[in-house]
Amino acid sequence: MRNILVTGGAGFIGSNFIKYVLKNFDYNIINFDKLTYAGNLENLSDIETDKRYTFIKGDICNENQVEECIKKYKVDAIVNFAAESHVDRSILGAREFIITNILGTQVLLDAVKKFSIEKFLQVSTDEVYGSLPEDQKEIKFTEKTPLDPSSPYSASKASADLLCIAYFRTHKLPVLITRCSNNYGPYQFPEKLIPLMIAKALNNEKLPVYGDGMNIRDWLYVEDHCSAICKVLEFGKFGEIYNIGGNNEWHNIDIVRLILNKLSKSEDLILFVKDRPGHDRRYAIDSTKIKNELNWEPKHKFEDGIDKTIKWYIENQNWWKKVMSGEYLKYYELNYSQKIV
Ligand code: NAD
Ligand code: TDX
Repeated sequence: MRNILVTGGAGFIGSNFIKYVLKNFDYNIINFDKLTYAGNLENLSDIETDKRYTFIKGDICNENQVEECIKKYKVDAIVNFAAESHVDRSILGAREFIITNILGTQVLLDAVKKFSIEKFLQVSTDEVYGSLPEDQKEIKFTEKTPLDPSSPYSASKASADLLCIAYFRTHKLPVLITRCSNNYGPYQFPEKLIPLMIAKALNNEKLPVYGDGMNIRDWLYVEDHCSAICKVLEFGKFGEIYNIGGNNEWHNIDIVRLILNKLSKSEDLILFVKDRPGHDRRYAIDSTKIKNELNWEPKHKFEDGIDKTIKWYIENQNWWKKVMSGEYLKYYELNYSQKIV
C-alpha cells in the first residue's frame, strides 16, 4: 500500500487525517474532494507543498472523475470521508445526503471492484445505531448493536454501511468499516456543537442549546479518530466493523457551560431553543473490539483536547469568521429561526 486516495480530505476529519498520515507514515496521499461548503483547502495550507500530497477537485458520485483519478495516481487504497455530515442540514433537506452518502459510496465500491483496489475503508458513524437509554449507563453501542438510524443523515450513512457489507459478501471486496463517536478539534466547521458554541461565545452572541440540553454525546479528539483509522487500515480484517470512541460521555449543557467558563463568559448567553426533531438522547461507544484486536487507545484526555481546541479557535478567528459567512448565514437563519421559542 503506497498511494492512498482520501475522499473528503478538505473537510474537518479528512484534513486532520491527511496531516496525521503525512507526519507518521510514508504514504502518498491523493485528496479527492468536491469542495462543498464544508471543504476548505485552507485546512491543508501547511502541507500543500509536501511532495507526497496531491489535491484533485472531484465528486465521488462522478464515475469518470473517480476512475480517472484512480488510474492516474495508481491508487492502492481508499479512505472514504466524503459525505454530507450535518444532521440539521439533513432535516432541512435530505437529497444531497442520499446522493453523496449512498450513491457516492456505491460509485467508489464499483471502482474498488473494477481496479482491484487493495483496501477500502468506509468512515462511518455511531449515529447509525440510533439512541441509547440515558438511565442504563452500562449499555453502549457494540458492533453487534442493530442499525436504527433516526435522521436522514444517519439513515444515509447506515445505507452506505449496508452497501459496503453487501459488496464484501457478494464481490469479496476488501472492505473495512469504522464507526466513531462525536469528534472535536481544530478545523471543525462551526455548524457543529463545540466550534459553534466557542464562536458564539467569542462573539458574545447567544448559544442555542436544543431542548433541555441533557442529550449525551461521547466526545473524541479528532487525532485519536485518525490514529484509529490508521490502525484499521493497516491491521483490520476485511468485512469487519470497528467502533471507535472516547469513553467520554457529556451532557450538551455541561459542554456549553464548560466552554463559557473557560472563556470567562456569562452563562446568561445560553439560550434554550426548540429541540432538533428526532434528536437522539444518548450515544456511547464500546471500543473493546478495536482495543483488544488492534491495540488502539485514545491518547488525548478530554481536559487537554478541549483546551487545545478552544485555543485553536481563539488563534484562528479569521478561519472561522470566513466560513461563517455567505451560504452559512442563510443556513443559520433557516435552521435557527424555526427554533427560537
Ligand atoms: P465535513 O462535513 O467537515 O467534511 C466533508 C468533506 O467531504 C468536505 O470536504 C466536502 O467538500 C467533501 N464532500 C462532500 N460531498 C462530496 C462529494 N460528493 N465528493 C467529494 N467530496 C465531497 O465532515 P467531517 O465531520 O470531517 O466527517 C467526515 C466523515 O466522518 C463523514 O463521512 C462523517 O459521516 C464521518 N464522521 C464524522 C464524525 C464527526 O463527529 N464529525 C463522527 C463520526 C463519523
Ligand atoms: O446549535 C446546536 N445546539 C445543540 O444543542 C447544535 C448544532 C447542536 N446541539 C446538540 C445536538 C446534539 O445533541 O449538540 C449535540 C451535538 O450536535 P452536532 O454537533 O450537530 O453533532 P451530532 O448531531 O451528535 O453528530 C455528529 O456526530 C456524529 C456529527 O455531526 C456527525 O457527522 C457524526 O456522524
